[in-house]
Amino acid sequence: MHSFVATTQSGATSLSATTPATAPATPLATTVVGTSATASGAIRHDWSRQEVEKLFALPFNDLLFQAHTVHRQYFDPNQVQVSTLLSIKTGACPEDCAYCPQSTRYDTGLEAEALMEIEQVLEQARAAAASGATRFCMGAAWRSPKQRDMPKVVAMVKGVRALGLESCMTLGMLTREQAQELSEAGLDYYNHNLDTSPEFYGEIITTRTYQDRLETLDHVRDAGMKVCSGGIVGMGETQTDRAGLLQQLANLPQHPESVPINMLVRVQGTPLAAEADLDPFEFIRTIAAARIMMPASHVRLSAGREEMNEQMHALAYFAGANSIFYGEKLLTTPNPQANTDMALFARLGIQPERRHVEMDLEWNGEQASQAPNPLFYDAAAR
Ligand code: SAM
Ligand code: DTB
Ligand code: SF4
Repeated sequence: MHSFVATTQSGATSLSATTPATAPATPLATTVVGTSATASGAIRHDWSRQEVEKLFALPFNDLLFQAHTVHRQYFDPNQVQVSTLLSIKTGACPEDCAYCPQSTRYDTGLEAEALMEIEQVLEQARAAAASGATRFCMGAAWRSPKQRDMPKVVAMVKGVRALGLESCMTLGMLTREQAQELSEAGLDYYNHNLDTSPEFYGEIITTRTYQDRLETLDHVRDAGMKVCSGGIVGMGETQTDRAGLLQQLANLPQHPESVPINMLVRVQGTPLAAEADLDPFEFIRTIAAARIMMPASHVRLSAGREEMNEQMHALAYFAGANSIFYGEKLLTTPNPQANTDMALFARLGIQPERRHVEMDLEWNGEQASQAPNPLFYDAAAR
């Protein structure tokens, strides 16, 4: 377990990482003042809305202090998990999600593409593995997969896993049987977002209910796959709605292993194209509250990074974000260039999480274990 101590150097306060914790030479009152009701880091499923709202209402420094302290109880604060994302079926989606460039109801100028061929997908997966990603996520603009598409999708999962990558898919709603089929194919994660609070949800989507989403999450969990579920902020929701989203996620019977927090990417032609900017600190507060409420989960700094500067990225990592999508495209919108992310990792002394890679490389044999991870940086050597 890592923890941080405050040290005083000529009157200045700085933070330094230590393992294990040691007491500061001169205890500083500033490390505790104002942090009443300090988060314990316990795994809980009984969050009340009021409690979550209180987290959001904390002074910014107190909230970040608590989130970062909890983060160190469960994770190496200098490691970030790296996933890549591929749209395997693009556009022409019948749903009406107000944020989405892929809905057929909005004229966003997006060209629809049919389900990709298996070999094309695996080519992209090989490139992702070569660039150091440990998880390959495949997304389809479907309300739910059709039975006729399942054999192709299953073959993609098997092919991706054979490359030693973790696999993730997001294909819309799943029946119990479809979830079982994907699980048997070896799918590690299924992404299905709750998107927002139950109260605000109807303003954003009318073609499927909140309950539909919860049922898909149940099917995924019952089939034995890991759950990736989060939401979007910046859609005109209130702080109470952001608290409500996190409350729903944290009060699921088991926390999602992965919690993507997306900042709305405003796309011309969608109903939310002219939505006002969300205060960036409010975004960081959402990350911090997610970290406190789901302390053992990976919190993913997801869509919207293209609009965030490096300082914002650094704050998000400090607040507890420890996963990103890597590569210049999300599904249909731009993402920061891979080398921009790598350069920032190096400057911040962050390393890509290697745990899963090492497991998989072992499994892949000696030749693979010799392969350097191109994402790995020795920041100290710079
Ligand atoms: N069609 C499937 C579904 O909706 O479940 C899977 C793909 S869908 C694009 C995956 C997620 O991407 C959505 O649930 C939403 O949270 C996120 N997303 C879509 N468009 C976005 C946007 N413009 N900004 C931020 N996140 C977005
Ligand atoms: C998630 O929560 N965010 C990703 C992933 N799950 C599939 C998708 C973001 C999409 C952003 C808009 C686009 O590129 O089309
Ligand atoms: Fe379709 Fe998914 Fe976009 Fe909604 S978010 S319109 S279901 S692709």
